[in-house]
Amino acid sequence: MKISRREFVEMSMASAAGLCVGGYAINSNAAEPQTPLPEEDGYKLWLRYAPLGDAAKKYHKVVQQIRVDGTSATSGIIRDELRSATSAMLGGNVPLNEKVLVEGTVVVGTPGNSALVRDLNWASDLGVVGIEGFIIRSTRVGNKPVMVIAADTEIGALYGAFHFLRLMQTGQPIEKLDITERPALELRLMNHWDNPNGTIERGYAGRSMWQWNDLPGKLSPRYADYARACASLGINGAVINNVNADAHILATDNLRKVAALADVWRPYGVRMYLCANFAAPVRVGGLATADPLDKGVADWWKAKADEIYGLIPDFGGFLVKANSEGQPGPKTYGRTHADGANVLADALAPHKGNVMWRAFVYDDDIDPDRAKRAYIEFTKLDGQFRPNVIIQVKNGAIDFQPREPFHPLFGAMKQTPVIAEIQATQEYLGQAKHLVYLGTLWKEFLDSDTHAMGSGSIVAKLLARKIQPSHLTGMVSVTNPGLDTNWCGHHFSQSNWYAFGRLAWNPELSAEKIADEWTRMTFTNDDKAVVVIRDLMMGSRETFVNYTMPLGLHHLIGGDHYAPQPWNDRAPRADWTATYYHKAAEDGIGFDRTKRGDHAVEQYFPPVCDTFNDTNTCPEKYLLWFHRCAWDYRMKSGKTLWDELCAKYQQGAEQAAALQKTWQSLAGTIDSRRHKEVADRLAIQVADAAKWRDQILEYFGRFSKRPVPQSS
Ligand code: BDP
Repeated sequence: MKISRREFVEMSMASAAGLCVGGYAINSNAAEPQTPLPEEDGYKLWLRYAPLGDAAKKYHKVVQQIRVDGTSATSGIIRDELRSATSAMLGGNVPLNEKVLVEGTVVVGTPGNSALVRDLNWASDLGVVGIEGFIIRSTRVGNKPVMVIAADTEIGALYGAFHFLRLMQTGQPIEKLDITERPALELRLMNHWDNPNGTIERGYAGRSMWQWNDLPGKLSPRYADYARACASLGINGAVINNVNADAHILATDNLRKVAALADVWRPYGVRMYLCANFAAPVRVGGLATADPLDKGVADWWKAKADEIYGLIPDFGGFLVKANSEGQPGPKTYGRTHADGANVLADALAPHKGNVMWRAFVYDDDIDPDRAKRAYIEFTKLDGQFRPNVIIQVKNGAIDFQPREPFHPLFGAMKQTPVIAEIQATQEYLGQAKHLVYLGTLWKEFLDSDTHAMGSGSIVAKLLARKIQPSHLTGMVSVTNPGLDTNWCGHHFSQSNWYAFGRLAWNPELSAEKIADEWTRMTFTNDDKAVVVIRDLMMGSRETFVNYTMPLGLHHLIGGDHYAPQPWNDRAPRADWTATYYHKAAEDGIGFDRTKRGDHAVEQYFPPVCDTFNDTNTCPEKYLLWFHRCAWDYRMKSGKTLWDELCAKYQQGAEQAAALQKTWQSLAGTIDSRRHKEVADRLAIQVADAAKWRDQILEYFGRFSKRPVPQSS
């Protein structure tokens, strides 16, 4: 079968949208023999630097030799990366030469380490890019055309080098460049939920990468590989331990281990952060209390901070989960979250460290609705936090559901910096067994208009202090690499690490562009295949929502957060069940959070609260999040709610099957090992999607008392 490019694109779009279940073959012409691609295991992530073949020709003139000024470890990393990457992509050895400048030299430097960069007199331009940004510019030195990657700092230069390589990896022109980049957000952090015993809370890619028994003496090569991958995206820090923190991470012996890791990461610009257990003064320090207003406690935290900075001079700070899900916190002592955060902030302030205090709290004495609790607690405390306290808020008010409206705390804290916490680990989204690209989920969140300061107050702009002043900005990701060879369990789960990094650098990038880049760097630059893969990624999250929790349904799971369990009505807390959220009964389904219900909509700024409040204006994707509707409620499609629900589940299961077929068609375009490993997981996904559809519809059918329409 031969198909035209146009047909190909149309078919792939239809397939990704779930319209075409048939699938088609890219490499179906048996007459054309194919050389099998070398097998890959995924370890190289998006930094494979695959040979560019004929496409390399356009780069040769610009990349004749590499010159990286500077003698630091970071300069060495830039030099190695540029040389090995360009040599691999272009074929042959691209020489290093720091002495003779020829036409086609790629020069990297800062005004501090390079006379050449100083002489360019770009000081005012470099002033604009800040301490982490960079300029990539085609220019002339003497009369030689050269490419200069310049930054104010060596870390900025490292980011610039990776950006330049990305252009080549993704087939972009590089002859005439004039690029100025600076990250929109300051804190771009990985949040690992790793435990000292090597397990990872909600981790699906093997055990923890941190080898506590071997540290500090023996350093796994993976530590530097990890930091390099982070640096390639501009990720500038990592919290290495679980938010349900073992207090003993702060014991001196462990801090030495942490310091050894921090030393490996430093030249890559990845700063070390730790989760602190609020009861550490008792559990590690042997004090009788951890009351934040106790002088002995404050002194203990100060001494601990001094000790940490003695070992790790650029330590970033603490992340704290307090009074949440059984964790200790200031409320244990009758104090507020502000009291708790401030005692740590005071200890870190002399060293310029920050406290990231999580807003993931849901004490049931605050309000019967879990979705309302964090907003109620934290808005009351606005203005009471020290300047180096940041409130870390999950994208939605419940917990990383396949779809949630944005958390009402975004825009609501006027005097306290708020950073966003998103989750690359697919805890509720198929857990590295299902192919789900989260770029689209995060863009939906980042593009949400909070109306905090009028129309256009989208989350991305709030985070980047484009709308409200804020002295600290950031976005963090509960993240997914473990010890699996391919880092993230599912080859496609790597795209979520990648997408997080790219969005933290620039939340205004499109999910599609990110998917395109990642595909080219990770799999292939074959345009046809790229379109297919990119489109299947773009549709994958909606597909997942359709077969698990469409129309605003949420938390239809049990403790594993994976399989359907809408009947789950027994758990240590009511808000850990499924029935608490869907409330299905004969008269209908959904959680009434309207002004007639529990008033949760009122936590949103007008007109968002009114939009969500009214079934006529509430987006149907959030319908059952905010409304309780009868089974025969009329949807915009004209169908009853029950029929629409059935249609969504059926569509989702079909879309999963289509995804599998589309992937099959890529055999030969992707190396056989990675192709098979993805195919194996897709088989699980397709079976799971059918199970979700069947079990959910059977269960809700008991209440709706209506048949499942045959073809919806
Ligand atoms: C939930 C997880 C739980 C985490 C918690 C958190 O199920 O394991 O400890 O979030 O964010 O998503 O603290």
